[in-house]
Formats: sequence, C-alpha cells, structure tokens
Amino acid sequence: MKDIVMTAETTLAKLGLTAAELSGGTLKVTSPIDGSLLAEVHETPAAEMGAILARAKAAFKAWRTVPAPRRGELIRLLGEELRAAKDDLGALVSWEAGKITSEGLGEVQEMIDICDFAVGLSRQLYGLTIASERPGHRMMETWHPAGPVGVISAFNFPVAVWSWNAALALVCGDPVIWKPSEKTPLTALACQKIFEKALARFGDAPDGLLQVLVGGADLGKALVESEDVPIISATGSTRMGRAVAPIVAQRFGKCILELGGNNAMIVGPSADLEMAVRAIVFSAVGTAGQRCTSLRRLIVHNSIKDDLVARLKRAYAGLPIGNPLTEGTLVGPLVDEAAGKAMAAALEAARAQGGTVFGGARVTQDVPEGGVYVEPAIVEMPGQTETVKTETFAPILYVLGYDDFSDALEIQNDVPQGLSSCVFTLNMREAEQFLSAAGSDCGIANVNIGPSGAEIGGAFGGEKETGGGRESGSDAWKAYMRRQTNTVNYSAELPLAQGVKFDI
Ligand code: UN1
Repeated sequence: MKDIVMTAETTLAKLGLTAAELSGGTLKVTSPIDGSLLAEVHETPAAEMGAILARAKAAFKAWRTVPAPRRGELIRLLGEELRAAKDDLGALVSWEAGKITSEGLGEVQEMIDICDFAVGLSRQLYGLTIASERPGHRMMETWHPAGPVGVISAFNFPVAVWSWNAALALVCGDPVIWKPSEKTPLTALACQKIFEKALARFGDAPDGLLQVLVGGADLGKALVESEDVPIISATGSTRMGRAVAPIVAQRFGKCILELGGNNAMIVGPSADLEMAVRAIVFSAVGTAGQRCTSLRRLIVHNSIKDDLVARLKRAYAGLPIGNPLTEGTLVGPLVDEAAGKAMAAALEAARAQGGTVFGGARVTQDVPEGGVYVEPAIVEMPGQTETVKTETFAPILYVLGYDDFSDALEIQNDVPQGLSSCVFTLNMREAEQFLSAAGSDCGIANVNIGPSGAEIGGAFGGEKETGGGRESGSDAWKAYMRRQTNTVNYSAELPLAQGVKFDI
C-alpha cells in the first residue's frame, strides 16, 4: 500500500505539517487501512503541562474581554479555512481513522456547520431579565466566559467532536486545551495548523487559544486534575468517564461527558420496511459500527421480524467491504486488532447466550493487507442478554422480537446506556408514545430516521452511562459559560427581599 502512504504524505504536507513534525517522535501513527506507518510524532512532555496551563490561563484573561461577536469572527475565519482544507482534512480522517471518503468529508462538513452555528451564536449569548419583587430594582442574568476548557476526544470522530467543543468554547470566551486520541494525533495537528491560519488572518488574538497535547493518558490525567481547567469535555468509553468524572467533581470542576451508547431501533408492524432497511444498514454498518450513535439493537415486531431480517441479510451480503479510499466501498476497517478481537469475543458471547450469528467473519480477500476488515454481523437473540447490554465498538446488530409496543419500549430502555434511539412506524400513537415522558429514555429519540448521523443544530448527548453531557447545538453553549445573577437597585431606598427588616 505504498502509494496510499505517499498520498497521505502529500496531504499532510498540504495541510502544513512539516517533515520534522512527522518524524523522529515516539508516538507511532499507523493507518487502520493497511497498518502502514504514517508518522512518528513528538509527544508533549508531561513537564510542559505547567507552561501549557499557564498559557491557557493568560489567554483566558485576554480573550474573555474581547467582545463575543469579535470572537465569532475568529470562528468565521476558521470555517472558511476548513472549507478550503475540506478535501485534504477529510482524506486525512480517512487515513487516520479508516473512514470511507464520503464520511471523512462529512466529518469536516460537520465542523464547518458548527462554525457557522457558533458565528451566529456569538451574537446570541442571551441572558434573561427577571422581575424583581423590590421597587426600583432590576434583575438579570449574564453569561460570562468560564475559563480554559479541556477537550478529550476519541478516534472515531477525531475532528468533528473537537470542533463542536472548540467552536462553542471560543465564542464563549474560553481557550481550549485538546487531548486527542493517541490513535489520531495527525488530524489534531492538522486542525491546529488550520486554526493557526484563521488566527493569522484574525490578527490580534492572544497566544494559547488552542493547545494540542500529543500523547497518552497521563496528559489527559494532568488536564483532568488541573484546577486551572474548570470545564472538561470528554468523549469516549464509559470506563474513561467513570475515571474522569470523580476527579473533576472533587475539585468542583464541570464535566461534559459523551460516553457509550447502545442505540436501538424499534420497528413497528406499520413501518415502511424499505426505508427502515436503508436506515438500519447505514446506522449499523456505517463507520464500521464505530460511531457512538451506531445502531446496535433492532427491536422488531414479531409479525415482520423474519421478513425484515431476510431483507437485511440480503443487503448485508452485498456490502462492499474494503479500502475506504476506493470509490463505492461502504465498510472500511476497524480501528485496530484489539477492536477485531473485541468483536470476535462479543460474537462468541452472543452464541453462548443463545444467539444465531449471520456474518461477522474476518475478511482477508480483496482488502488491503495489514488492516482489520470484518463482515458486519446480524445476531438474532432470544432475549436482551448481558452481551446485548454491552457496547461493542464494531458492526454487530442484535435483533430482538416483541409483540406489544410497551414491551418494545421496556426492552429499548433496559440497558445502562442512553444516547440515541429511534422508532420506525407509520402509527402516530406509537410515534408519540416513543417521544413521550414514558417513551425513550435517551438524549436523542427519532421517528422514521436512524439513530446516527445527527445534525449539529440539536444538542448532542445522552443519559445514564452516556454521561448526561450535551454538546453542539441548541443551548449546549451554556455549559461553556458561567451564569451570573445581577440585581441592580436604581432607587434611593434599600428594601430587603422577603420583607426582612434590619434597621440600623
Ligand atoms: C460520535 O460518534 O462520537 O450523530 C459522534 C452522529 C455524528 C456524531 C457522532 N454526527 O452520528
């Protein structure tokens, strides 16, 4: 796969990364496509953390006083630079994370979209005015910048999730310290270069608005432990979230957590099955099942289950699996050998728990050597066993049957995770029940569309073991600011609230 590496090198150069930055370091970056070595990058020495934090603190002092719409101008320029770099950055996402070309580009589009959103937001950081109970008084709420934000991101969306956080944090007046996954430092370094271009055009921004930490968990730990970082936004496994949250809570910092998902689709008897099949295949096998929002559980009415499973098996049998850079490929590689082993172990457990497995084998023919390619699996299960309740970051779709819609809802909610969910039905009672207080318990609940591929305009995140954080659209920006309640007395009296008398 020599030619792929060569092209990756060209792309890295076009993105402004120098040979010195890409060689001689201790962190080896390999492509999931074929295992080839893309770079050896330099890790951030732990001893530098003090200086990094000090730089972020100083940047905050300057940036918080820059008017928010002016801060928005920086993000407008970042959006322009991302548009210019879209093809190269998208390709680099494919090389480093193994995504098919369209999904690599889609990820960069998601960055552009959040920049546009944040530019508008920079003129809409609204607070409330509140009626005071005292004469000659006025109450209001002001949103102020909160301080440096630590962003810990995962390999599967190596740049979009950073941009959700960074675009909002920066218009909110907060510098960003970014610890990307050790598996995807190149896309992070490329984003830093793109950001620097926007900074150069912007002119007078303070140093240290974006700092990237390259390396392992020890750097993330230093970030999480630092009193100088009031907000930690972490995306990754529930295990990681369980480690991070208590440390941040101990120092009264705030966490925005986006952890595991175990996303389901309920398919009712009235569903448009042709549409459902398309939605299922995209959300279960897209990104090789490595999205937080990937479809993992299909809860199907027993009257249509055999028909739907047969249609899915036909669709799965024809899936183009292979080099994600080749046009037409829909299923690229898993991120690494460990992911392949985890998938095999989950399928083994499913069999032991009574499941019937279709697909799921390793693919070695007509795929680049050195990558971990698998057939996506459909697993019919007798019930929601332990392994079905566990998130495995691979294309495994468990199928469960139901007779009564309320049972389907129970099954959908009976997992520890609560990120995304959906129902396919043309029955409005089922649809509304699914969205009601007694319906899906997830942060995202959709009707007649799959659980993955959310737009940036809505708040993104989920409940229970998913961590409760919300990022991206709606009012997620509030998590990046501190709220202040102000009472202003414009009278010549000093009345006390609640009628308290305290005359001196
Ligand atoms: C993730 O997998 O961490 O909704 C993020 C989606 C994408 C984001 C996924 N827009 O699938």
